[in-house]
Amino acid sequence: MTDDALDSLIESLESEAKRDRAPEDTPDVGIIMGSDSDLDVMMGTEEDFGAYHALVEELGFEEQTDYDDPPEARFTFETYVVSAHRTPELMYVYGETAEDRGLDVIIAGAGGKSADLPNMTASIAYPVPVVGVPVQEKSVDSVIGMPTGAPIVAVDAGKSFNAALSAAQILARKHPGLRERLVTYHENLKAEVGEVSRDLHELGTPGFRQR
Ligand code: RP5
Repeated sequence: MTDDALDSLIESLESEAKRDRAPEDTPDVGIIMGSDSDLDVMMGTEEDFGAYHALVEELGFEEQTDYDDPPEARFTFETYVVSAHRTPELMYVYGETAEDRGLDVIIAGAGGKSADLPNMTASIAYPVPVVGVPVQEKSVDSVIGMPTGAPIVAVDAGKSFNAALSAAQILARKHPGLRERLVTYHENLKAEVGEVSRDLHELGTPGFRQR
């Protein structure tokens, strides 16, 4: 990232915080990750679903890429790379402007043994809740190890799909339509287990394996 790009990101966040946009026009969920190398874990892939699949395919969110041209979907998210150690000024401004920019919840993921983006963002953005995603197993302790009085919500290593569901659960407390989508998602999961159980029982083990 060039200084120009960094400065313009910071200016954009600061100027958005001063705007008075309608809640429907601002992202509801902010997703930040320590590096673009975290993208597959944070947003998922075709083979291994992550936050993107949960939000877009399961819950009907759209990704907002232009603050002046919001997507049609009522619920939206934005995505950024924010490095706690390489761009602390961006991390600070991101967390500090989150509430004024209309974010209701942040999903923050980082890898490595010093995965400080989630925990620092949780402190800076407070009281906006932060769902932390340890991108690797070795990142778990640094993501969840917050002192008393400095809360973070966190998922297991790599579970950005669950982080997205947790973020949607927080939003759903004041949005009945989103609550319904979450309930439908869960009902579908239940139905799938029921169908698999029935098929295993009725086909028997060899038949089930061949189906
Ligand atoms: C990568 O560096 C990790 O996945 C982490 O998210 C990223 C950013 O770390 P810092 O730049 O904040 O140290 O190894």
